Amino acid sequence: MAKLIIVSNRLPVKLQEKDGKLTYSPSEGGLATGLGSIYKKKDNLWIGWPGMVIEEVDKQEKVIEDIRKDNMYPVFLTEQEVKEFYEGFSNETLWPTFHYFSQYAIYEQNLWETYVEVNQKYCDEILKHASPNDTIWVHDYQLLLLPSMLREKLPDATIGFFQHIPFPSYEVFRLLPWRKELLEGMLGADLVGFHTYDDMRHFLSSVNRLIGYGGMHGWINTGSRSLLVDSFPMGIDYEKYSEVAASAEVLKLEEQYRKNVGTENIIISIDRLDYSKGIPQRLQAFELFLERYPEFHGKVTLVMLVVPSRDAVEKYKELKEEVDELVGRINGKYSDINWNPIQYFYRSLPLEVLSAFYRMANVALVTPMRDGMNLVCKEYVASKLDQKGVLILSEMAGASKELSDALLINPNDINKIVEAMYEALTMPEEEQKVHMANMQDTLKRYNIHHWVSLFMDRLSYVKIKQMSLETSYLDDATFQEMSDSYELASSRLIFLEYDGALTNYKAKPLMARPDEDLLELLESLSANPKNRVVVISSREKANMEDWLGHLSLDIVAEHGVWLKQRGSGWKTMMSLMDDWKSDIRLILELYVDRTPGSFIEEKEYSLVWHYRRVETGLGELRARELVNHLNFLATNSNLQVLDGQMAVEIKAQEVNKGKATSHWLNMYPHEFVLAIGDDWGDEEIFKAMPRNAYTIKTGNSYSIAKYHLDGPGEVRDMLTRLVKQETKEFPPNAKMTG
Ligand code: GDG
Repeated sequence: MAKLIIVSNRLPVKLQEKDGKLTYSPSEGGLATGLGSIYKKKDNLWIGWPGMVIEEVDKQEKVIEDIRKDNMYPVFLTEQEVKEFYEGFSNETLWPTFHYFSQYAIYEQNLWETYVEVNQKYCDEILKHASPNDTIWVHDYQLLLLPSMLREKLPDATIGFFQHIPFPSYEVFRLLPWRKELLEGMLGADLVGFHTYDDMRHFLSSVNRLIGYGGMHGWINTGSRSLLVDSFPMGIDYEKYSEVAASAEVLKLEEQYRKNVGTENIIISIDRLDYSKGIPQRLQAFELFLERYPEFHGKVTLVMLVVPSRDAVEKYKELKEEVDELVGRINGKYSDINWNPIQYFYRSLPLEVLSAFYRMANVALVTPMRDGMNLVCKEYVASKLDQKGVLILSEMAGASKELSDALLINPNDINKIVEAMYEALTMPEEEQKVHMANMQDTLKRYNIHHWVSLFMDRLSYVKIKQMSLETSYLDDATFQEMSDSYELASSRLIFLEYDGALTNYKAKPLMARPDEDLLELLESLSANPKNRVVVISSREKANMEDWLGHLSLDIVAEHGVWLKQRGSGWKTMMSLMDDWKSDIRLILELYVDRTPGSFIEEKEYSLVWHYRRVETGLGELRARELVNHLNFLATNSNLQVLDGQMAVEIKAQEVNKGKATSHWLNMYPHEFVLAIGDDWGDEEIFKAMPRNAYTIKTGNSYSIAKYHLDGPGEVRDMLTRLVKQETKEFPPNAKMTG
């Protein structure tokens, strides 16, 4: 039975050692709760670091034994690995970059190398437990390389990846020296998930610009696989938070804390110590609020919980000092014998205390500079059983996309934060309740269980969809079958697309001139009197004539405008009018004016607007505009608009490669038919083929072809094998005349 393996940097358990004794306490994180009902089932497993360096083998064995019964398996990290992989590359390179703090990022080769090694360490550990068809769900930025490492060893596994922190815009992501390797690592997954649509959009744009893979509706085609990128906003365990908030213990705590705080208004602020959370900026806003609204002196308290985090990293130590100083300054300036404006706690507190804080606060101030999602604000909403309270939320938190009933602020706009505090503290109760109820409805529905099942369902869907998108590989058995029917047939038609099927694409089209091997192959294939070999191209006829005109081949040029049968001259099938060209050219010229780097190519019966030299992104944008514009004009004409590889082509509708190939199918007997193509235009060829034809596409992307081969090299090998079957009867240099 296939099982599920969850992998994250940390296991959902906290391991500690007291007086030589190991103790384990379950982690209260949202992820652990959400996945708890899954990883504990049957053979499922959670693999990760237990959070403590353990070097002694006997102790390691003890840990393995202790947590095995809870379906967990540890990856042990050395002191140096923790320093370089976790604190170093993960938290000093990736974390600041992904949170738009690239000025804090360090780029050190040795940290990168340890990051690669530790990802490999996780991979090796997983491979000890995984079977070929298992589902593996990898979490977060510490393990970006893992999906591809796993894919290499387990090509059929179902691999999901979820990133809990933001994915930055291409302009920021490109600053990383190892940007391509990181993206390639992630692309090993079948499904890549982010919290928001913006993260997903940024990722797709980086993949497109740095690796060159395009995408449609979130699908990325790598040439050999298709994978999906989608957004899954993570929810909380709503029931758990509302139940804890209703418990007698929490009610008692709330009463006690209210008394201790002493003011009628309480603003809460809860975060891990992190510069992405905007803690100093929040304090400055509170200071300005006190300055601007003296009527609140003695009447409002900011209860601020900062949870220690990453204190071995220099930037976090500096931040701690900054926060301490700010709190000291504000309290020093405003407090009196009865009132301390800020109650500051630098520690971790139990869930019940947190819940009492949530309950007693009229306002939650959640103002991160950048946050993947932010769960604190969701927990606050879930704890507000009487629906009284206001959430002030940063637009830069993923959660702001769902919680539009919060007072949304830009965390850099200190005046707006101050005004939002005033608005929140003076908001009528009825209004508070309306907003809170709306937010609660959203969070109840999109809770953590919903998030897990949505991701898992989507992952299964991707696997099914991949199967339907893929053509089968032309393996040896199919080749034998094809070769037998080739041999038995007394008449054969062989259609071969030139670029992409017989030769690789080159930077410039004229560099794809046929080499000696290809000329020899085409010559021997067409030398057999049973064969008619038709080479098809969208290239100009003069180009095809120059390269292949001397062989006894049939040729289709310019998508089927021009046909040449062996032994005779070029003919056009239709009497085409090209009086449309002058009008369309004027439009294309407008687009050239607006798009530096683009140019127009005029073919005999078509016009092409090329944008491969245009700034990435701008070219695609203008191309979409142009296609819409032309499609509108083409509705009542016989023109066809083709949105191609870095080019938009306009041609007369009656011209296409499918029509051209039908011409041969109608004219010549064909007991055996083979067609090989490589891109969108060649689907027309496949559509025109009889049912018994062998249709092959190069690359394994969506196609109606029956089979695929990996590229022109494999196509040539396959054709060579076919030819060899009959070389005894027909020596390779025997020539046919038309
Ligand atoms: C990352 C992303 C994304 C805090 N103090 C205490 C305590 N907490 C709990 C909160 C909340 C969690 O920690 C913090 O979650 P956040 O989402 O706010 O932030 P990150 O830790 O940075 O998490 C973030 C998240 O991943 C999930 O994808 O939302 O954007 O950065 O649950 O309640 N819990 C207890 N005591 C504390 O003192 N018990």
